[in-house]
Amino acid sequence: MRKVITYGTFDLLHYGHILLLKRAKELGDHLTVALSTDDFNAIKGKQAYFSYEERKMMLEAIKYVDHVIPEHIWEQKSADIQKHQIDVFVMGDDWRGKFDELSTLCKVVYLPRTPDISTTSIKTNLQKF
Ligand code: C2G
Repeated sequence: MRKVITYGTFDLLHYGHILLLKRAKELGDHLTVALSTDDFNAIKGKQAYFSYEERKMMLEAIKYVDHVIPEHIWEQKSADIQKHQIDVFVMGDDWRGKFDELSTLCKVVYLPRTPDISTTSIKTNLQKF
């Protein structure tokens, strides 16, 4: 079984996230999402609208997602890859190059971001109403 992993906050879930998860799943047979906890979001300088539990529940409802684990710190990725026997690490290409060191452990893939959609743009546009 070819196992894929990706990381993120996935707040205000939108089609850019869904298309990332769809393409990540297409790279294997099993997709794990390491979901940023509320505490880790604070480290990333993000304040998610939905809590970790709410974001986890939504991700688990997506047919491409097989397993959701918490992302507590930046440095857990190599341990996750080894613990979960991951074959492919996937991120959107806004992260291109940032995780190349993981290529000693598994395949590293950066996928093109979906243009013109982001959690930030949703918040900004909603404020105009
Ligand atoms: N994404 C995308 N297209 C968009 C928006 C997001 O492909 N229009 C992708 C991002 O590139 C990322 C994933 O969706 O791979 C989740 O995005 P975020 O929730 O913003 O994740 P981020 O804050 O970048 O967290 O340790 C890694 C971090 O946890 C990544």
